[in-house]
Amino acid sequence: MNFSKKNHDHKNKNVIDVSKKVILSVAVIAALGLTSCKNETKKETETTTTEMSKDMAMTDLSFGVRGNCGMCKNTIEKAANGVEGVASANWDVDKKKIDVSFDDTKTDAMAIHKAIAASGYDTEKVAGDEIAYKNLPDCCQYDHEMMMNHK
Ligand SMILES: [Cu+2]
Repeated sequence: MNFSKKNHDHKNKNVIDVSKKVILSVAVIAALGLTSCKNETKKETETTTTEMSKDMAMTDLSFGVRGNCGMCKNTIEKAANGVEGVASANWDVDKKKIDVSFDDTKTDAMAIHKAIAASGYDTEKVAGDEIAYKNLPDCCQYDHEMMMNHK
């Protein structure tokens, strides 16, 4: 009786071991499959990203913008960055000049000039909005005759 029960248990244990092994193998195969699949997907994504960034022609542009100080810099750059398609904007307080990088399928140079002018600042092509200019802090009310776009 005792022997028989033990034998029975042993048999059960073997069955469990086998199923464990099967489950483990399936899990390993599945994991391998998932891993290789993941790698492939990742590769594809990377390739797509590279191709996309090649297609996205970024245009770099520099033009003169009048302004006085660091607060002007914030306002000017915020205005430029607010234009959809602008990737970066950096205004130089000494040169009175902005460097912008933008996606020319989404915007163009004139839209950026206009956005900066709307914030109160003169650019080479568009005069700053007068009301916005008057609302600038006193220290930012730059001289409209100021030279810009210094080399
Ligand atoms: Cu200022």
